[in-house]
Amino acid sequence: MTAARPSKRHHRVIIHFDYDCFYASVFEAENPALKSVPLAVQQKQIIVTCNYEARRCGLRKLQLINEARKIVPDLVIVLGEDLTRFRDASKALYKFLESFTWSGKVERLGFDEVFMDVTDIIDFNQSLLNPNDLTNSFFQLKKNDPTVGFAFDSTKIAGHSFPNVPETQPPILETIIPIDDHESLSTRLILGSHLAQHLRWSLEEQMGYTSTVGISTNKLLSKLVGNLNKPKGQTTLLPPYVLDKEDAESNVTKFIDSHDIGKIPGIGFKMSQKIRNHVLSRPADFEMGLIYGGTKESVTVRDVRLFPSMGPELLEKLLGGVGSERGIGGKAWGLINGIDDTEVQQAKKVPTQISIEDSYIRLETMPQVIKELRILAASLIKRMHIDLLEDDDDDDSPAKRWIAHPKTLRLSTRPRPPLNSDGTRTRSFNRISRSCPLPNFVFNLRDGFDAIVEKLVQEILIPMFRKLHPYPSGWNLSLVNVCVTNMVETASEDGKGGGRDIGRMFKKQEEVLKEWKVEDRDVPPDPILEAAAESHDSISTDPSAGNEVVDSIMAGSEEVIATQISEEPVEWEDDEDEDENREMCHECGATMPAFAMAAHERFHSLEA
Ligand code: DGT
Ligand code: MG
Repeated sequence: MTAARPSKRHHRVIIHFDYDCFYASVFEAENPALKSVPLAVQQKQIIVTCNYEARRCGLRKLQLINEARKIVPDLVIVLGEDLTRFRDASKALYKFLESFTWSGKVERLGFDEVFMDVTDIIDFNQSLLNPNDLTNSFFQLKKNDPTVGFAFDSTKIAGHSFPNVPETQPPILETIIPIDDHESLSTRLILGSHLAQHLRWSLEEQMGYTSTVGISTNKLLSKLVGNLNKPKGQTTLLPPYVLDKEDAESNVTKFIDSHDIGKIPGIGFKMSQKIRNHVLSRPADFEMGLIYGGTKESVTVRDVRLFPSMGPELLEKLLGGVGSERGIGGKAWGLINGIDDTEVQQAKKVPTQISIEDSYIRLETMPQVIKELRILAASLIKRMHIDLLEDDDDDDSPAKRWIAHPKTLRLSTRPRPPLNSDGTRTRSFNRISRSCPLPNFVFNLRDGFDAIVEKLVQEILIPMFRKLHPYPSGWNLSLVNVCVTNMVETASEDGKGGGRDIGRMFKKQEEVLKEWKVEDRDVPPDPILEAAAESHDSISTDPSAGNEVVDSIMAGSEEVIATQISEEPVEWEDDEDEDENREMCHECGATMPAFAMAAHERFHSLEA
């Protein structure tokens, strides 16, 4: 079978940013003296990242602290377990990039990656080009102000490209033979490369952060192509993207084919293992590596793409089944062919959820659990205050208002399975969870913070925990997570944020409240929500609906089975809650993705 032909798929221009050694850069921005020394950021017993000075000395990300100290004795190590500074820096950089967009399509992935859909800016600037004087072009950053922007040469790409275009070659527009709409596509990508360069330089000059950037026509390709020139670089994937002849290789195929199948975003660890097993006709071996526990086997995208009978149907057979995303075979086949139609999401003022968790070597007594629930609840409420409160502009007083009310509270745990008869333990990534309506006293800003935390722990979280784990002991938990979700945005005076859009609010109310009616009213109810509730009869008031349900069992990072709360499909997971699926090693305290633990434990057994 030949590759799917991605015609008409390349009308967008997407720029992907990945900040260089992000956590280390945040410390460097606070204290510029750190820029010139090898610097590492520590979490638990691991270096989560290090600056490029340290990388030049031979360090890499996710190394054990002891090992790193041996390699670089004068290494400066800073503690990075409190994520607040990274979160704040990430938001500031994101806001900065957002200010350049016209469509607002800017999406954060984790703390240190951002996608921007700049199609509209490129369309506009393409229409401004003067074909008779392309070398003296001007890029307009504001539609209505022809003076804001920068001069550039629209016959040349800015930064690097794939395939590489040597400096000595004639300007790029002359080297590309139009087959489909390539002339136009190459112009658009050239424009994209100059805009990307401008943004990258602005980010460095005005915010003090360097980044690595990729430019292409979808999220997948722009993210992958950026990796070619790290750090402080940018790479544009050049046309042709589509070819007339089926057997010929487009640059998309040429580029993506060499990647290991596990390196394709959207094809997670589990999926890539299943694909590898099929292509190799045997179980693919694990890497013995300390941290990542990746695969030992190199199975490239090309191996998969050209494998007999490979295509969406076979992939559906391999990857489909209970808990998998609908149409996963077609989606995976698209990704293997460089096709990714997912949109860059518009900037959201309100997060979809706020989730706090920690992992434990062993958590198995009620006093320990209560202590941890208190810590998690305090962090949760603190984060709700940061993310969901804003200054109330109507008032001269320093009053704050909630911009959104999460309606659901979820408590999840991950118990370790009991030992097998041979003394081994089956590895489990499964979480169990319970949800209930978030009580309104949490939004009370008059009562003291500590009192609210304590009330939440005693009245809600402990009873939920007991229902989740009815036996008094013996659960051996490796993780506890508390999360608020089902955000309902509150009315805002400027009419933005959907607050004045009563129709939308009804719809959202309906979605959110159909399972429960919230009875608890410790703070004055929001008048608009009240009005909506009173005048809309589809909101459930059925007492039999029950106030609390076991809602989900989450298996691994790729599958979410929800019976009551439907999770949005996570294609490009926002890993703000970045400890998800991480485990801590009993021997050395290192944390790592749960899938890596088996390989990591083997590492210790070899040491012994
Ligand atoms: P880069 O992009 O290679 O220049 O380096 P970084 O440090 O920006 O690395 P990246 O982009 O993979 O991750 C962004 C930040 O996220 C990084 O500064 C530290 C943190 N991070 C990365 N991987 C892990 C991990 O496995 N565990 C934890 N806890 N944090 C991680
Ligand atoms: Mg980075």
